Amino acid sequence: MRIEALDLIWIKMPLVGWFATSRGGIHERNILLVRAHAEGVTGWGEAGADWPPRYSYETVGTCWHIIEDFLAADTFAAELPEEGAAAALGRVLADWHWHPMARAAIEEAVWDLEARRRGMPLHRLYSEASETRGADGAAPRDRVEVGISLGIQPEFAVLEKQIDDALASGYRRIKLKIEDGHDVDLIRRVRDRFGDIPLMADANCGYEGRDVAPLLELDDMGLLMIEQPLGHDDLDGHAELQTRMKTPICLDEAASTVERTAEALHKEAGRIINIKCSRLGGRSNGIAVHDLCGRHDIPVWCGGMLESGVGRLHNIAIATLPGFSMANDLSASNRYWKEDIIEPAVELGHDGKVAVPSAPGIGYEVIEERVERHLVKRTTLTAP
Ligand code: OSB
Ligand code: MG
Repeated sequence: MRIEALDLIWIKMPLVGWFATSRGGIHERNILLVRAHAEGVTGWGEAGADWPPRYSYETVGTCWHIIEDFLAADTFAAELPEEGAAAALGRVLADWHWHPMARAAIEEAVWDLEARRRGMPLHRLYSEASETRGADGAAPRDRVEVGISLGIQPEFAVLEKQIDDALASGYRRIKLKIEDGHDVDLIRRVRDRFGDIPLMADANCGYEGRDVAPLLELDDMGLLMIEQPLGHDDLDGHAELQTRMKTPICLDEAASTVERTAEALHKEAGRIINIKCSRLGGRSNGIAVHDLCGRHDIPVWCGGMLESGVGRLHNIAIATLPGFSMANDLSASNRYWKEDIIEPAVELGHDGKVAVPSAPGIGYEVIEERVERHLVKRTTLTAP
């Protein structure tokens, strides 16, 4: 099989509320959707890239450029097997090494395409690609556990209301963004107000080059984990910090590739890994990290980048793999958007979980009219 065309679709959607990390905040998301076409079947993918580039160097604009000027030609040139097409394409694109989110977006679209061609739900394909696959091919779960990630708020009362609402709607795990100077008092106030709820903190590298004393104070506050306190390439620093803390460190930004994650585990730089396939350059790499962590008895969960329904459905499918043993950063559609671009919307159940679709591919429909409504620009690249 050959990929015949790629649509690049840049949309901009307002978030339901301001979202800030230690690196800055946004009130709307720029999103790059990629649609792959082959022999009358299509598949959807999404680049997890930020705008502006705070999480990593990639943006929706760099993904567009890298796909249009470099990755598309390789995608069209590749002769892909019927089974394992997406994984094979992932290996072709891996040759570019950099720009993981651009590579991941195309690979993701081809995972969806392959699943639809074979009439299989996406989770089944992801399971097939993992060394942990069950003999009967059945997913270990048909609902996945989700949490909510709440950004930094200048006013405590705003955050308090958000936590209240989140708990009332069924979220069982709350993640709070922290930064230097907005940490110990914040978590203490939340503990005073909400007691012993499952709580974690994400610093997004915010203590790089700073005093880690606040992190050591947080160590006594019963957090499930502290995510990425130090710099994005500082494995040694995380390893040293972990020896001084009982709270598990979870790596996000620092687990940048499969190889780098292996190095992190070797150095004991963290005890939990956030798997974000966009950061890792695609679903195959995410599955490789899942399998690697399984061999080391390291729990993983699926991270998010405030994706639209397209990226989130891929995340829901991958979170069915058995190593995803903690709540994922995968909220319901209405936590992000007034109206998601998929139908039906992702909904949270009373069990704190979301359903895994069973229809072929991502399993829900992308509503083109909504995509058009948020359109910034689009182009179609075609095979020569
Ligand atoms: O560090 O996990 C992060 C969003 C944008 C950039 C980085 C991160 C996040 C989140 C959002 O925490 C998680 C979600 O999509 O719900
Ligand atoms: Mg994070």
